[in-house]
Order: sequence, then structure tokens, then C-alpha cells
Amino acid sequence: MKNNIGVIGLSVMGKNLAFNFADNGYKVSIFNRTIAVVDTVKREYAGENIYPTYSLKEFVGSLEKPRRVFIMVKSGQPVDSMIQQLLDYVEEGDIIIDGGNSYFKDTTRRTKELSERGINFIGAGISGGEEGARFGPAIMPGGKKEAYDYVSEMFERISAKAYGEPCCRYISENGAGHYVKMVHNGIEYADMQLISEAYWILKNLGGMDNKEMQEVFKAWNKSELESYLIEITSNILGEKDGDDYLLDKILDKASQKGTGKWTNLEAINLGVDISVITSALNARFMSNLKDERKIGEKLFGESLGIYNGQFKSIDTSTIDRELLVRLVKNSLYISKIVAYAQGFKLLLSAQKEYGWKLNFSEIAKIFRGGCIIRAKFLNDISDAFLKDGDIDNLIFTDIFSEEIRERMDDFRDLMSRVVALGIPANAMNSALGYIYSYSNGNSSANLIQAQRDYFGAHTFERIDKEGVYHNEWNNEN
Ligand code: NBP
Repeated sequence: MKNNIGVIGLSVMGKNLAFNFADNGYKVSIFNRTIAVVDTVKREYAGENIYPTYSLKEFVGSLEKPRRVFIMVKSGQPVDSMIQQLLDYVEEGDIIIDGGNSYFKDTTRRTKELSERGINFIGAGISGGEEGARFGPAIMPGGKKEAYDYVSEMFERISAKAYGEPCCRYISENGAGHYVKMVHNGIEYADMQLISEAYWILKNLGGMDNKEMQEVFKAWNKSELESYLIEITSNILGEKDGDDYLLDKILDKASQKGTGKWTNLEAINLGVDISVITSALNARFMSNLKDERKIGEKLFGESLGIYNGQFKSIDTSTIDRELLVRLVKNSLYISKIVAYAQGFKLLLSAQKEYGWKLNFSEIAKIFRGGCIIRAKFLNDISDAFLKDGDIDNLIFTDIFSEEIRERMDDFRDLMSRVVALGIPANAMNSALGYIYSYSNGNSSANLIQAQRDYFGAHTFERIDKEGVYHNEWNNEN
């Protein structure tokens, strides 16, 4: 009897996905470029459904038709190389799935190239890291719907479940699945940055210690902010290293693997404002300039009352902590709404640009389990898109416009305090600026248009009459 699916690439993700398929009753062939890994992985699995193979020919030959080949190798050239080698063995109608973090344009190209040979290709964004792969990831599959139908049952079975539903839904054609995963990662950057800004404000403006902040985060995790990232933050705040807190000993330089960069470059390409996500990426860049920040502190810190990284000008004993916690909570929640709204806005533009048909309500549902950004309020996002499917922006929906209006005074109050005191909270400030920009039908862009016409005769439209105009500007004014 042949096996149901084959997994190539047995590093962290591939190995755990293979085990997950096996746990769910599927017979899984496994293969890896470095052959020695195959037996090591086989030995790691206690059950029976894992079948080692030692050549691609043996691997492909071991699969039932149409064959399902799941590639989980390093993204980029290794994926192309593996597909190229597989072409010697796979046949028309077989399905190749790339579950890595591939760039969506590569996925679109691969889909086209393989479809010309009669091979089905599915680009599946997979989220949840090692734990997710092993016990239930969120899966965002893109490609031909008919091809997805061959794997849908298996994918849904191995995926995370949230509120009884699988965190796996067909996304749309070609690179759409990897695109949604890319936007997910951008939102993840924003979510993490916003939480770290909330922590920084509570610590420096509120003078709260880690234990006190842990209690705050615990309480928030029972509110509309309930989410995986809030939960782990509360655990992190309580983690001890000897007599001290481990968090206080961790160097403040944030790393990245570059997935947030793609989201930002794509937003620039499509002309979409994702300022909160961009601020989060910038904050990671800035965090790495530790030595330069120390130089800056010597030059500018004194005027803000900052000495040795401490805000000496802030008298935390006079702060109403209960009020502060409320202000930070409401600011964090609005900022979070804006970050997700910006991510979905990018998806909205992408759907027009690339001809996809995206179901935003269903995408929000996928994110509810398995993913790093899993959060209770994704239920509201899903409902909001279900109710207002054609809305231009998530912040315009009844649910979220109301949530924002209710909290806006607190958000403005907090941001005015942190700006005055010199506490950097650039992602939150970007969220506030985004709402401000949306809060006024008028803007200063009339002056931009005048300047462009002045130096480049780029023309402008008028508000008092139709048409396109150029003015002979008077240099002597
Ligand atoms: P890695 O991204 O570290 O890739 C290692 C695997 O790729 C090994 O099996 C390796 O084989 C294979 N490989 C390489 Br490298 N070059 C190859 C080539 N030219 N031909 C064939 N195989 C090649 O593994 P990972 O961390 O498991 O991630 C797999 C994919 O999943 C990546 O795209 C990653 O971005 C994505 N992802 C990872 C996570 C996570 O938390 N790690 C989460 C979500 C998505 P070898 O053993 O012979 O070197």
C-alpha cells in the first residue's frame, strides 16, 4: 500500500509537520537532502506512520496517486532546486505543496511554470513555529482550488482548531496564501512592538515593577486584549533569573529574519499606508543602534531629564496608576485595531492588484489559532467583515469605529504625556496619526499640489470647478 503524503525537508518545521500528519492517521513518506537525517527523524517518532525513503525516486514512488509532495525546505533557491529534481519523477495531476515562508511572487511564478507541465502547485503559508507544526499550525493555502481540494481534508485535520473550526481555509489563486502569511508576519511585528511600548510606558511613566506589570497583563488577558502575545508577556514578566527578573537582563537589541521587510516593501509598491507595521520594523532597526543611542543620550537626554537610561524627570509617586493602566490599555487596543486594519487594507489592495478573491472574514478566522497573532478580538474582526464585507477599512466598521470613539480621549491623553516626557512610542503614535488623518476630510495636500505645480508644472485639480489646471506662479510674491 502506498503512502498518503510525502514530506521533504526534515528540519524543525518539516519534521514536526510529518509527525502531525502521522498522528492524524496519514501514512507519511519522509525524505531529506542530507540522508542521515531521515533515519534520525524516523527514530524520533514513536508511532508507525512514518516511512523513511533514501532517494527522491523511492520517495515519489512510495506515494499514492495523485501524489501529494510537501516541500518544507529553506525558502528561495532550495525550493526551486527541489522542484526541479522532483520533475524527473512526478506526473501530471500530482500536487506539490510549498509550506515554507516563500516570497509570494516566487509562488506565483512556480504555480505558472508547474501548471504548464500539468503539475498542481500549492503555496501554503504556515504559522505557529515548531509547536504549531507539531500540534496544529494555522495554514493559508493558495493555488488552484481544484488542487487544494485534494489536500483540504488532510490540511484541515492537522491544523489548529479555534472555536471548533480548523484554522485552515483556501485563500485564493497562486501566491495568495504566501501573501496572507506575509501580512500576518507584518501584523505580528506591530503587535509585538505595541505591547513592548505599553510595557515601557507602564515601567517608566507608572514606575511599575515587573511583578506589578505581570498582574496588569494577566488582567488584560481576561479582557478584549486577550491574546497569545499578551499571555506570554505576562509569563515573561514573571520569569526569574536568580533573585532578579530575566527580562531586566536581556539586551535591548531586537533581531529579525526579514519577513516584516517584505510586508513593508509590498505596501510601498501598492501605495498603502501601514505606518504601525513600518514603525515596528523601524523600532527593531533603531534597537540595534545601542551604541549610537548612548551617544544620543549624552547629547539630548539631559533636556528630557534622562540619565543612564532612566527618566529622572518623571515623579512616578504622583502618578495615578489605576488611571494610567486604563489609558495604556485603551491606547494599546486602539493601536492594535489600527495595525490589523492596515494589514487588511494591504490585503484589500493586493486582491485588486493581483486579481485574487479574498474572504477577509475567513482570513481573520484562520488567525484565531495556531498563529502568534491569535487573539480573541479576531472574532470581532471576522464578524465585522461578515457584516460590512465591502468596507474600505476595518476602522469604518460599526464594531471598530465605536470601539475607537469610546477610547479616543484616553489615547490622546496618553500620547500627549509620553510625547512631552520623551518616551518613544512610535508605533502607538503612528496609530494615532493614522486615525487623525482619517478624522478630517481636509488635509494639507493642497500645498503639496501647489508646490509640485510651482516647480514642475505637474498641474492640480480645484475644489471650486472641474478640470486640471496649471498656474503661472508669481516669483515676486
Ligand atoms: P530551514 O529553513 O532551516 O531549512 C532547512 C531544511 O532545508 C533542511 O531540511 C535542509 O536540508 C533543507 N535544504 C536546504 Br537549507 N537547502 C536545500 C537544498 N538546496 N535542497 C534541498 N533541501 C535543502 O528549516 P525550517 O526552520 O524547518 O523551515 C522550513 C521552512 O518553513 C522555511 O521556509 C521557513 O522560513 C518556514 N517556517 C519556519 C518556521 C520556524 O519557526 N522555523 C515557522 C514558519 C515557517 P539539509 O538537512 O540537507 O541541510
